[in-house]
Amino acid sequence: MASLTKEQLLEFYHEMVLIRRFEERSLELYRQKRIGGVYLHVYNGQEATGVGTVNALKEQDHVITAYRDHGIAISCGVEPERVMAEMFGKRTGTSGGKGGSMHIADRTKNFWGGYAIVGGHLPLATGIALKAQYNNQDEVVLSYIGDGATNNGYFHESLNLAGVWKLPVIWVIENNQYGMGTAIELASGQPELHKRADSYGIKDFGRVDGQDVEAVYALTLEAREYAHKHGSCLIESMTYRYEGHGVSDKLYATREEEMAAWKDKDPIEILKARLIKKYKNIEPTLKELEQQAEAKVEESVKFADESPIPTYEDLVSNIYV
Ligand SMILES: Cc1ncc(C[n+]2csc(CCOP(=O)(O)OP(=O)(O)O)c2C)c(N)n1
Ligand SMILES: [Mg+2]
Repeated sequence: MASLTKEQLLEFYHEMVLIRRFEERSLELYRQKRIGGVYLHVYNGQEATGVGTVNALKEQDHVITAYRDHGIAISCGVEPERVMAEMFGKRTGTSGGKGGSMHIADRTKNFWGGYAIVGGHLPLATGIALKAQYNNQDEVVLSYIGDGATNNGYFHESLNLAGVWKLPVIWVIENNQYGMGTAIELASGQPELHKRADSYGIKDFGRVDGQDVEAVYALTLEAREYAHKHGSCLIESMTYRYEGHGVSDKLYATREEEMAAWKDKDPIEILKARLIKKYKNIEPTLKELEQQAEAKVEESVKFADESPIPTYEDLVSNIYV
């Protein structure tokens, strides 16, 4: 496994805690009706997948995902202030307040969004990779895919074309075991989703423990190298979401035991325990990072709160090009 420095591990810890706090606060703010919109999908439980994959990329690489996008945006370096402002519908938000929770995007960070249509971003990932290949650029695209999204047409079309043209995409299936509420084995004839890579002539990197940020990082490093040299590859990250599908969805009572088992594999706690075991007297540093994360989240709420609302001109700008 790639050996990470103490600084890198602490940075991963900080990012994961920041995402968790940001999401916890977002849920609260949504329930207080300070965040609007019909939906909000949080990343709690899946932080190691986002942080481990994004950090294995190079500066020039691209990232695209579905609607569960806040954490990945933050991992890509999008300022939490601008993510929060977007959810508040403010003009300082990443999409000028016009997109909301499901449409966080920032071109300056090569973070292309944030898409609400299940699987709708997969052809875009293929397209971004085609541009890189066509221009002979050392750029790779990291595209996340929900387990539920693997059964719609976009998945087939996008991965097939990426396979045929050997496009530089790392496809990461975030297998959190459910679509909105349907368990994977009730929706997929082949529930070992990574095996689908074979159908498209794409390299299958298999399953990774999505609660282990170091394992995710190490495998993505290999995948990055492969995608650049040979074309598309697929990773299936095994993970779990600690909240309902969206803010309006309840958790199912029948999942209590399952949830408890996955909470024992909380990616933040796993990394924390490892750091404590590996480095003497690291606890105060961890505490400090946790406090920094909390302060950052509060700053982002303040920034969003105090930002101006869009004007009529903003409403009609950037509509037509
Ligand atoms: C084309 C399309 N069909 C249905 C929906 C409604 N829908 C939103 S999320 C979702 C489930 C997706 O599950 P998955 O891909 O596993 O992502 P997760 O929410 O678990 O991260 C569905 C069916 C949609 N947004 N778009
Ligand atoms: Mg899912």
